Amino acid sequence: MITFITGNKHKVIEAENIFKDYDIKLEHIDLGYCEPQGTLEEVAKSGAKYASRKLNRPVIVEDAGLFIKALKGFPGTYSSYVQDTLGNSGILKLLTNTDDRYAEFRSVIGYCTPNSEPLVFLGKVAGEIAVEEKGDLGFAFDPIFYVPEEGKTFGELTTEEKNQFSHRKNSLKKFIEWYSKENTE
Ligand code: ITT
Ligand code: NA
Repeated sequence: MITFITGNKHKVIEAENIFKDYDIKLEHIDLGYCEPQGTLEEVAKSGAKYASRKLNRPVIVEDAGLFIKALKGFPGTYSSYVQDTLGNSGILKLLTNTDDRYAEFRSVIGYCTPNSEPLVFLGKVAGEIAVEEKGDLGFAFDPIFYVPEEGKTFGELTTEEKNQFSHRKNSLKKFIEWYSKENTE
């Protein structure tokens, strides 16, 4: 059993959908932990360490962000704050006259047990910032994250479709593969 610590219910739905293909039980707790300003890796490590000790069980936490090339990686580790303040329309405005719309989502999973030090697993997905918001199937930045190969934004993809190749799928898959190996040897 692994406990996913998050306050974001969309993350829980996506993670449950990814874990169901594996023989690992997932539970969810919204513990709330303080996020120091730092890299995704630092935030994931400190959150996982804190929660594993606090709950006395193995946990995963996730720190994610949207990194826009033309903005030198902004909002990156400030993604939560920027989503709540500028929002998607604010990001679109920042890119009004920009041709280079490359962006990537990154997800870092932090895993920790009560008696160990945290480990991290990074997943990414490449895309572009759309010229307008599209789709209402996702959350947060999903309507402005366009995936050229699909001809759609994340907001136009179902959970199952997004889960085929998202940053979260890629980080969780790395974690699950490591964990499965670790627990069969
Ligand atoms: P936690 O409780 O797990 O920390 P959170 O929503 O604060 O949930 P993050 O700090 O990891 O999550 O995410 C930073 C911001 O990026 C936040 O506004 C998220 O909603 C957004 N975000 C993360 N993953 C996303 C995804 O798959 N699609 C769209 N937006 C995403
Ligand atoms: Na967060």
